[in-house]
Amino acid sequence: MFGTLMGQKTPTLNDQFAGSQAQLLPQNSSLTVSPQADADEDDTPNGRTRFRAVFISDLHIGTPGFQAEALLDFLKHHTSESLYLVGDIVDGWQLRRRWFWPQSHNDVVQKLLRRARKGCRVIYVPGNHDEFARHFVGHAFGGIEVVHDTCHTTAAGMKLWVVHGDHFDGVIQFAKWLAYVGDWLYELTLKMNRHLNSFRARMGLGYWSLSAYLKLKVKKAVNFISDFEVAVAHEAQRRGFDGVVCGHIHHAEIRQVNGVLYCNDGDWVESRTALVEHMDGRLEIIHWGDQSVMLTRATWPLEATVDPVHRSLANQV
Ligand SMILES: [Mn+2]
Repeated sequence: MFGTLMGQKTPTLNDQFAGSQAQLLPQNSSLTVSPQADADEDDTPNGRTRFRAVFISDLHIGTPGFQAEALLDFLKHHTSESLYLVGDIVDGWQLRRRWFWPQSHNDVVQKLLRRARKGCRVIYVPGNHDEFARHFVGHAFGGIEVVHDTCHTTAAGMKLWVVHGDHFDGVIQFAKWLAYVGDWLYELTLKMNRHLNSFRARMGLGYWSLSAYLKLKVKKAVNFISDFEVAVAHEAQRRGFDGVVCGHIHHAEIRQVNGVLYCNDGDWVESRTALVEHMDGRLEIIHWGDQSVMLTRATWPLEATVDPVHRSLANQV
């Protein structure tokens, strides 16, 4: 989809992407605009929440992990004056290895294009997995503007630097292995721990906790997150912004970091989160659950009633 659009726009695709594009296009031709994508309620905003701005990132369209149905559902329930796509929207890395483009992923792209057609200002800030789009900075396709980074001014007058954030991790492997840290892994390690230690006992060795060892590793991963936050916030401040909106580390957050407002809009692979700005300039993280349920929230300025939920978001890693 993006390949098609970009091919029409500019013939100067970089070599690595151009190679995969040629074989991708014919398979794409069977895809249609499904009723789900087209029967959008953009014209009838009743019963839906309208925001001043919505920020989403790390969709990883083109990978089995992308939760397309959840995002379609989220978009169905929320409209906005501006929609920021904060990087890793299409996963060019994975698509080059293996073509994966189901109808639901196509529906999301159609929905985003439709938003732009219907008067929503859609701004696309490419990330590292869709770095091919960085070649199109300064262009617009289907009404979607491509920029390297940008400034969003809230209704409260805060200047937020909008950037994906990949330039700030020196250790990309760390962010990658973070994605594998989850409950299933924890359960697995507990199981392995039992087997390992019954073996060690038979060998006359003392107890050694694999899960405790891994917990230490996770703690280092959490340190990576805070290092990332500090680095991004510091650069935002150096550039004269009041705050920053980024993605990349798949960890939604709103908090002050050294006097700068750090906002991360999370992802649609694991946590299904979006950052939204209300009409009055309040910022909020929406965590979109099953059956259209808003599970958790964090806001700025902080609201006492939702603060415990904010902590639960922070505890996810
Ligand atoms: Mn990224």
